[in-house]
Amino acid sequence: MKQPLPQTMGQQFGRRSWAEPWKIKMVEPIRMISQEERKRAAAEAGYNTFLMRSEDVYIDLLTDSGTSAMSDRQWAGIMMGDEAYAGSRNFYHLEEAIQSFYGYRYIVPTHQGRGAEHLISQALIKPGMTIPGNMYFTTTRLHQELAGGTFVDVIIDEAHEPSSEHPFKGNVDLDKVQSLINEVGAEQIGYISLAGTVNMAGGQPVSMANVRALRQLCDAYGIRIYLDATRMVENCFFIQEREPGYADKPIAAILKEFCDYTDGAWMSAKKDNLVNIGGWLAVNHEDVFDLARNMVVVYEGLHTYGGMAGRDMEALAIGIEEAVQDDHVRSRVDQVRYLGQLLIEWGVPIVCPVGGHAIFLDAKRFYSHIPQDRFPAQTLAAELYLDAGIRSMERGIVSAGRDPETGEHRYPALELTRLTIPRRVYTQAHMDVVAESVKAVYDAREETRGLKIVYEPKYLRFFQARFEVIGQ
Ligand code: PM9
Repeated sequence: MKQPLPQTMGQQFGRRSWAEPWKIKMVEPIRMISQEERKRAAAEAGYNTFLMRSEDVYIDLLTDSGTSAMSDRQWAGIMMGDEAYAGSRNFYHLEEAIQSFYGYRYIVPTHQGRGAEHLISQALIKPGMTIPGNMYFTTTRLHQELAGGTFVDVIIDEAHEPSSEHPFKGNVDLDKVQSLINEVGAEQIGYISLAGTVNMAGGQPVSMANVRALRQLCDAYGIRIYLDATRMVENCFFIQEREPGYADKPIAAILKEFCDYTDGAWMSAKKDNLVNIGGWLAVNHEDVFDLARNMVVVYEGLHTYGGMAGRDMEALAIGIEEAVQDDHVRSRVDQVRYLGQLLIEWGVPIVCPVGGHAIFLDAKRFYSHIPQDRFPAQTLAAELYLDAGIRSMERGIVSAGRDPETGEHRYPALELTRLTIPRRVYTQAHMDVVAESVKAVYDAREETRGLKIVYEPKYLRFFQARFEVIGQ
């Protein structure tokens, strides 16, 4: 079905296009290596895009994590680093930025998101506890499991359907939460693990109405809600665009309101916050803060740097402020939608509606002849690289890993290949090249047979597993 163009993309005549609210001051050359070299590089990397050298990649859509272009203000901030071991002035700037834009009371810096996930999981989860959440994320769930918890998915059913057009596919199903409370008891629930623009569902948002209702339910049972704020700014853009009553509210105000319904957040600052490294944990309860602040000195660094240099914290404090500017968020999401729109028009199966940070190719429909245990999404990532040097990421059966009890593959409903768009890095011409390559791979889909796994590590296997082409 042909989708209408997003409003901001305009029509052929009388058109009014959007444009990035920045101009380019410095460039980094990239080049495509030959097809022979790409074949060699893919085989050497065991057909795992995480194991490739970035020099062998032309357009790098592996992730939007730590790949943003920093602004001139952020680079100026880098020069203002106060590298004192304790009490760096950049920490106080960071603390102020988080308090003012996210609204939380206490801040603990960490080296990146998983450092904060580790702290919150160890602080709040006791062995045997259940952690309900709106779809798993790889590192988040692993830290919850390592702390002795069990993650239970309570996202709405539509999130597992790639073609459902629900505007808030990240929403929590409150009936599922209620049933879980009835089943295990409120005291056995560590906390609700709530993510903005749910990554594994395709970057799908949570509505304000949903978090408000979730807060009410949790208040009735004394359950706390912690937010994965990694891409929360993008979530706020969708609230502004889709939820009645928010069209005239700035992103910054929406962010503050959403966070107010939660008890704290962990953050991979490498995404929304526009830095190449960094993270933080922010909480409203002093007891949780005391625990986390004590643990951070064991695992990350002193509580006023948490694994970051002073200059990193300065760039992060400035990035937080830039990230909530309405024109920045709109151009970021619209670039993703530009790519999505081309693919939809050309009949390529993708997750709809298009999310905030990436296009998710629906590998189950793309390669309907390849069974899930031959890794269709991993295969598609390899084929895109072979076709045009484009690097993407598997988000399907490999990412889901094995069940810790049975050792069998987990078979997720979604088998996706993610084309993740770094912030402020690529142009519309790059998006055209990507779309054309996806289409070429789609046209040649019948010739592709899938992969077999030949090595996998114990934890987070998608990072380091190796594959071979079936039939070789
Ligand atoms: N996300 C991504 O590419 C980085 C590599 S894959 C593990 O999507 C969420 C929603 C994330 C996320 C990382 C983390 C962990 C937490 N929550 O990578 O440790 O998308 O900074 O953050 C990646 P760090």
